[in-house]
Amino acid sequence: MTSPCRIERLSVRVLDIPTIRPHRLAFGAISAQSPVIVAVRLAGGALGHGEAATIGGPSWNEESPESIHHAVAAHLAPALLGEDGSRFEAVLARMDRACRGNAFAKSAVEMALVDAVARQFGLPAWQLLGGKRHASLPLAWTLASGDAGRDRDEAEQRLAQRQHRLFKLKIGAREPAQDVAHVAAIARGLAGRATLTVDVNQAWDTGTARRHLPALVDAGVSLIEQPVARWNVPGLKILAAELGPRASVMADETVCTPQDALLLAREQAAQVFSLKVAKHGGLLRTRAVAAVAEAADIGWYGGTMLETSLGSAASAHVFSTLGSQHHGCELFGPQLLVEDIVREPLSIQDFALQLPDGPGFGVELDPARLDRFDRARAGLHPV
Ligand code: MUC
Ligand code: MG
Repeated sequence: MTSPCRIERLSVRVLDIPTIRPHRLAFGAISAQSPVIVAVRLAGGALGHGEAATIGGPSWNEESPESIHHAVAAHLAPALLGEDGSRFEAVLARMDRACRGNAFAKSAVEMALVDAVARQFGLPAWQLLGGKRHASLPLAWTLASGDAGRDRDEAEQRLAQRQHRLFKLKIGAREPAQDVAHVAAIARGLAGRATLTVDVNQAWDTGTARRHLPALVDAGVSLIEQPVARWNVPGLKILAAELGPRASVMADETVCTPQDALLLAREQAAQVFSLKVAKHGGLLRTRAVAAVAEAADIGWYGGTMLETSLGSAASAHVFSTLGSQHHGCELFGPQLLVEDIVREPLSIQDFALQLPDGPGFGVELDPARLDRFDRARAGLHPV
């Protein structure tokens, strides 16, 4: 008998959605996001969707919207058609045989399958991922306009709206002393009212980080994300020890696989991991990295690659199943986009993202908006 979860169709498209303002990171500024959307149809009739977004083309890591699209269309879809989409681990193994690496591409496919299978059985996705432990998570906003006045206004507005009191500042593009002055000015204005994180996105060497991070901690920053290069575990270790109890070092680009997580745990080179479904290669593999963190007394943070509400909801489902040693999440991607692709946005109340319930990831896509932002339909960059 044919399984209702047999994969009948799998398609992929790239969208281009402008951001509400330029978003500046150490490696450049973006003014649009290009999420890659996967759709899966199962034999039983259910339709599921997955997303992989990255930031600045191939600037954040090796994958780009175009490479993700190609890996799915040319390699992953042909390997999976006709397979039982509910055998998630077998599907992941099959994708690994068809294609090395390409974690973002695999995550979009696995996400679509989890959504489809959950819908096939009328369940919220979190029930397939271990069960929900959190109903909401504190939600961060990133201040990255590049303009101190605008950053301050954004922070005040979001505090007043009771949306965010956790702010992340993107630094590393300017001279370190300028960055320190910028963060200190914002921190002074928010003292006692907000929690502050900085993300250096690998821009500093160990010496620069040792010289400048203490001033940021003095200014009130309590979480320091990826201050040095992805490979620089010795540098992270030095910083984690030196900043010690006053602030935590959070690994982002350095922690993708469970093996990365083990290395960081063994070296005591980070107190927190930023978890991201895309870089871990899917929802189940996010749980595998989180399991290493929990076993090593390392906290977690629900990271984003600035996904739409689809990828953000999927991330929220897996984060809802994780342990209590967390620092909130930053699933604010939809708010940075001029328009979303779902009918109902995710709900934010009292500074926290309310984790969506099912079926699937609990969000309904709007086909008209998908078509409007579709890169191939726009005819600009056929993929
Ligand atoms: C990153 O490296 O964390 C997440 C939020 C944001 O503003 O940029 C990203 C990427
Ligand atoms: Mg980061």
